[in-house]
Amino acid sequence: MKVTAFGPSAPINLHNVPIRQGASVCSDNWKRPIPIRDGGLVEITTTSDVLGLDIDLYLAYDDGDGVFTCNDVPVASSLGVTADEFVSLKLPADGLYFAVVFGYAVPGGAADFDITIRAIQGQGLTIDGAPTGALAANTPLPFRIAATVPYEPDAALEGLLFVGPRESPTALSIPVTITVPALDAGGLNAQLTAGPEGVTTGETTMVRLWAWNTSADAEFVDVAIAVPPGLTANPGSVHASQGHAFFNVADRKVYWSGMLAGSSGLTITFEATAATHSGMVTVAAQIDGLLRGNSLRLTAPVWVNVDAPPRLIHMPLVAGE
Ligand SMILES: [Ca+2]
Ligand SMILES: [Ca+2]
Repeated sequence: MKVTAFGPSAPINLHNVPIRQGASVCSDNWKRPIPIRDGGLVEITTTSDVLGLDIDLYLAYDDGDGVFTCNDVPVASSLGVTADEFVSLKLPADGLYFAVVFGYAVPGGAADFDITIRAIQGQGLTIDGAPTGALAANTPLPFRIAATVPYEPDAALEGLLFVGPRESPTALSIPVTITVPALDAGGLNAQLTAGPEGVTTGETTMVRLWAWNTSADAEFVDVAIAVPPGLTANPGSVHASQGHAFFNVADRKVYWSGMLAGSSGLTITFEATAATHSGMVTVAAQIDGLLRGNSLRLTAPVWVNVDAPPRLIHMPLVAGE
């Protein structure tokens, strides 16, 4: 038994496509190229609400010149007496196809039709725990399907699974629909501090990053906090309020990755010890929200072996009598 997966692919739905009365399908037609790579299924449906309209549908495979002519190989056709036509091709070979529509009998010479093109292709669906080998009768076969898709709210994508023995791998086909949820807008909020701000060699300062998901929906977050020369992070002190943060000695960064639930926060803390450097150094944090594409960059200064400059504190002036 074998499971083969295709997709995810977005179906193409075109409405009110103009069509004219044709004389020859080779010269008078509406056409659309369909490039296929790792294809599972090409399926095309036409319809129209124009009374008496008769269009016909062809699926052709390009001869290599990239344009549709009658030299191209017809691989499927649907020639009923109405505008309702349907062609389907399982496991299409890689290459360029054309959906071709011909106005066979167009009342008044011009009309319009609707067409749906489902070209389910690609290897973007991964299957985890697919059944292999012989199957016992009357036994469920649980497995997981995953896909990584761009964040386009409300987009509907299609996949297809073929399940069957090796001699007949398409014996059973299982459609898969992926609907991309519209995530609540909102984004990330964060704050980075290091305290105390002034340290001398051997003293430690506590770096603290606080990040908050202001959306009602979860966000996948990547955090990287760069520790500047002049400070040495203590790897054993790295702590995250959820998940796991760690210090990577090679690039001197503290990393955290994970899903931050809606309206929830994350705190990462670690100690950094002052080296022999003199001057101001800057701890820098980069926080990326991967689902919505939000990015924050924050810095916190630390003065090593030098005095921190005085802070200007604004006090309200009270005029006396
Ligand atoms: Ca051609
Ligand atoms: Ca027809």
